[in-house]
Amino acid sequence: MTSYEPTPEDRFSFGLWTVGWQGRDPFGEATRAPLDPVEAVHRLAGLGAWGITFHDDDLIPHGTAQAEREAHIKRFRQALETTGLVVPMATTNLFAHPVFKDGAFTANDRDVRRYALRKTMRNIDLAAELGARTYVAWGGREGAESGAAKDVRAALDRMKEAFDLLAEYVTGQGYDLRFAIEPKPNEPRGDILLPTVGHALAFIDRLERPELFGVNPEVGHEQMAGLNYPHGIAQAMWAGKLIHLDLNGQSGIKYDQDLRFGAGDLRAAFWTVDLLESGGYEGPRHFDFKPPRTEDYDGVWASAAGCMRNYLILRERAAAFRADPAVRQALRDARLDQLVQPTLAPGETPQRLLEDRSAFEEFDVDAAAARGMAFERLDQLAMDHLLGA
Ligand code: 3MF
Ligand code: MG
Ligand code: MG
Repeated sequence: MTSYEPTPEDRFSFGLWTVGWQGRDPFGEATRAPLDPVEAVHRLAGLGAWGITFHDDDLIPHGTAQAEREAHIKRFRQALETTGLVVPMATTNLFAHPVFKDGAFTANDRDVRRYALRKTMRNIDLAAELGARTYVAWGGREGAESGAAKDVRAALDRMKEAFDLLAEYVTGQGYDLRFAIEPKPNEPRGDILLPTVGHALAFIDRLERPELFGVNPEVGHEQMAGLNYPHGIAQAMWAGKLIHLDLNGQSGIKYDQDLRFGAGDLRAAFWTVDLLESGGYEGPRHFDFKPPRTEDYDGVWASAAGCMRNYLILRERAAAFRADPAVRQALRDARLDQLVQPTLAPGETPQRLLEDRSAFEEFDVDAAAARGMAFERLDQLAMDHLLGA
């Protein structure tokens, strides 16, 4: 019997801003009182989480004086030591303050860009000090609502300039830290730069130190654009760039819902866990969700526990799916074993392929076209496992 009790070995982590979200939305005020970061550490550790992550301003409110800043860090560090919770990742808030209304690294205002870089460098120092190995960069305000307002090619030059500088800084300081760029198509900007995993991967290739960069794909961000999240992270894995991820739930193409993991598109959640567990992903299982504003703090902790429980249930179901002899046969029937075989024989050249009459002149196209792929039976077996039938 599996208990679905999370342990630190499961590497579950939560953003401080997730359980700490007070429920403020564009139409309504906060429904919950502020959460002390120290309490968040204790409660998450009690639920079986392994790590906690933060934006600079989640831990140290914007505008805090230096002495007070040290006190905030000290209390937080003590809570980490008491509970054993780690800080695998940190990030910068470059979206809440009105100064970032037109972006941070790509703001048209040069002064704002320089301020954004300094704010980020300052928090990178803290991230390294607390032992984080990943630094996430989500450019929520890097974008536009109207055409002429943003010269996208110039903005991408500035984005590259920012990341090249940050990579140089991290290297110079000797920090063991890699950056994970988090794509999102829209919200809060009408259109955000680097809107999908694919855009982010292509951008990373243009940087001076691409080896220091990966992506941080979020379930809801891809699904808001109608994209297939497991396919997105599979391509990131294929590129060796899946270093972190944000797990949550989303019901289709609509506003950013940030539901707990497993809510929303349950089938996508199943294939996500299947891929992470069978594909050798070793990074944190990080939850970036918002406990709905209907909830009091009991509901917040129930929601956080639900993220981990759903992951563990799906992990068990995915493992059973992969181990089932009927599934193994169905995978062969669906010819997945052929897909992993190279299309050309070892050493085969274009000329040799042209000479292979069985590949074209003698190939029975109609017979091949008539062959069923047996995908429906395979998918029903997945449904049976997912639903526990
Ligand atoms: C917004 C997000 C962000 C990022 C965070 C960096 C506030 O939709 O997902 O959360 O994840 O800024 O990790
Ligand atoms: Mg998000
Ligand atoms: Mg996120």
